[in-house]
Amino acid sequence: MGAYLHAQELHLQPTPQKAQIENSKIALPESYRMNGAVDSLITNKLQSIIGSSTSPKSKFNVFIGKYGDKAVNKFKKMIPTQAEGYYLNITPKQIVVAGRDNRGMYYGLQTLAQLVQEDSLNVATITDFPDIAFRGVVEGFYGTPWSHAARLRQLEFYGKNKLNTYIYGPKDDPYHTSPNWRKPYPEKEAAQIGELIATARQNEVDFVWAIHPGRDIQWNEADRDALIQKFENMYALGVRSFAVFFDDISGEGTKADRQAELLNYIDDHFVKVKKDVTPLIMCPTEYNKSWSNVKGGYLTTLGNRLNPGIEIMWTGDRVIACIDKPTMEWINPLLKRKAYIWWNFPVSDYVRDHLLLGAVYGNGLDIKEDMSGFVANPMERAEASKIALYSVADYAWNLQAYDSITSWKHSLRDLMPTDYKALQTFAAHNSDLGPNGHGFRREESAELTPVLKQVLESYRKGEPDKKAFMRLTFELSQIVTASDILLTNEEAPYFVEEVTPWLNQFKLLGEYGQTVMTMCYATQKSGRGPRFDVLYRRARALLKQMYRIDATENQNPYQPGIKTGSLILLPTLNELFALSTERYNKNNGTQLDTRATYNPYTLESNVPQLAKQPVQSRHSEARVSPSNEVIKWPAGAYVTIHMESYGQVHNMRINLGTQDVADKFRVETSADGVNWIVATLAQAAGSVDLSVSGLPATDVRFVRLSNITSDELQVYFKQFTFGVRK
Ligand code: BEU
Repeated sequence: MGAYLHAQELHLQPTPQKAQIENSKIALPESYRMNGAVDSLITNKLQSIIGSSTSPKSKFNVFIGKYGDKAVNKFKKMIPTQAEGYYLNITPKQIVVAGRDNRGMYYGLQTLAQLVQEDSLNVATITDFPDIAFRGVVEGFYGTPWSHAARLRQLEFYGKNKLNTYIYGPKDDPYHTSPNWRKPYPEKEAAQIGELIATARQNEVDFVWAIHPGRDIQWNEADRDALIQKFENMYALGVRSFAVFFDDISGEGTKADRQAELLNYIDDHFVKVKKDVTPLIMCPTEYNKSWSNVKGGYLTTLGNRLNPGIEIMWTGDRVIACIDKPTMEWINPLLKRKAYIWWNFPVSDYVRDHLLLGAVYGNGLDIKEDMSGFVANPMERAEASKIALYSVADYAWNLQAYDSITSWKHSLRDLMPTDYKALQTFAAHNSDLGPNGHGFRREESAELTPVLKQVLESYRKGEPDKKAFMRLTFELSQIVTASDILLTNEEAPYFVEEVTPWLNQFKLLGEYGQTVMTMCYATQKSGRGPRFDVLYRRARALLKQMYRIDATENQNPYQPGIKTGSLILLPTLNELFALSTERYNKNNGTQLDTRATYNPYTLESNVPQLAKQPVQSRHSEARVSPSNEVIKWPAGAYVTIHMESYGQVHNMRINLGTQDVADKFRVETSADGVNWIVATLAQAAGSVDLSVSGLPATDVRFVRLSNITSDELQVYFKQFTFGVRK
């Protein structure tokens, strides 16, 4: 990178490769002489930045064009050779925007727009280009797909941030996946897709339409033709980029040779024939290292057989993982090409009660030569996802210059130019995912963590550290203030709408924390200050309100509820609540309940993919968190739920997303973990629900579900819940 002057208010996003920005400024010209014949998209963009008054007599020149155009011929040597690159030069006499290609020109204008401040421009010379060819987003999550309006806003955001790819593949769009992938979209949806394509074009984004046929595809001519026909329908709507996803499937559809044969056919008979269609993208079934059976030959077959131009996606060493040099060195030789990274962040479809608003970190800064694309899978909450996507754009443009915290702060400011500090407080405590089956975690409350530890340790010792207590008290008041500010913020209304339940919860968390701090003070001093018992009542009342929000808002069937500050802030406050109450009980001979929360269930499993699956307690019910992926149950493998106290188990519901498995699994209960009582599992023909009868009318402490066959079973894990009567 060249001299990059980072004036406080002036920030260029994504970070340019080489930028020389002078302190001197020029006023936006009143009129300018236009040199260059460019299309209306570029002309309109230029006019929206510097105005429309062109005059052949003006002394101020604007030179605009792409490599090879006469208008920018004299700057030809300055234009970077990389696709989508541009040269931008601003002097008191001229503005030059010279792109390597059309998109480069467009990106040059985006940078020019960022340089305009109050009708003036910094004198500057910028030579810029992206590190990664395909940068963007794969809308590939489970759950409610983004709304049409949210997608339109996203596409504009991508254009501004120089992201060039949007892959459309929401798992819950019935026309993307089985069995309806064969059918054309109804009129309304088709028209909306047409509008998305037009908007993508205006923002220089490739709209990639993905199909997910593997759950029920038959390897025959009829299905091959149905797929081509669907692509033809999408082509007629304006789609010029296509993808085929084979993720999260089991059975016939997983065969590598068949997949390769089909994809090559599409490549040869559709993509190449059309001439204006970009290279085909595919997502394999073994899309991460932990699931790859190299000896089984799946990846090798794809690597050897797929036409060289076909892009192959890869999520890394695990389903959810950051990408580094060893990741790329492992996969690329197998694929015989550079992997196209599908990064599963900030997707939250397996932790739907959490918001992932933290910094984007963990990906290697030295892997630009190793991947062909980098697209991020976002949250169901489109606006909230922009915090991470902004940094994804920054990272994929210029890896070496990427700084996660700097980028995160810029992204917050981009979303909320005025209230960004309040947003920072909120985002800083809403970034971890909580315990989850994938074991993927993020930093949360990072700056406050040493303070929280110090508060807890010093209070435990009976010598509260005044400074740490004051710092925490201040942060808690910031939390309440930030919540109020954000709840009424009008700069980012769609964001506020998406996260309002979390903001309400966050405010209660701040108030609960303030009350707990006062409880701690009250146990230290005698006589003065509010009475402990009143504070205790208030803290419990606030906990109850938080519980209510958790039990009524965002009630999706997977991870229902609203969690905030869950990694360290809330647990520390709960511990302080317990400690101060214990202390009060001891001094006053009372027996106030010291527990702020507790979970009476724990899970134990030797099914590798389920070993970390959280189990929640809700309304006298145990619920094992469902999973989105195909789960491989080794022969004889089990999941056991341990209950803290005895109870009668009833109303058990199991859904493994698969028909005809009642005789392959067994449900048992036990009071002592040694002697087991077998319940009856049944399944109606054509149904994926398992019914459980014959549960004992006596109290038990263990519930077990096991694979009783001598083979590995591949099934989904959609539901495993049961009620407990005391
Ligand atoms: C993220 O939870 C997530 C993981 C995978 N099961 C799916 N496929 C890929 O990552 C390739 C993805 O659709 C899903 O959102």
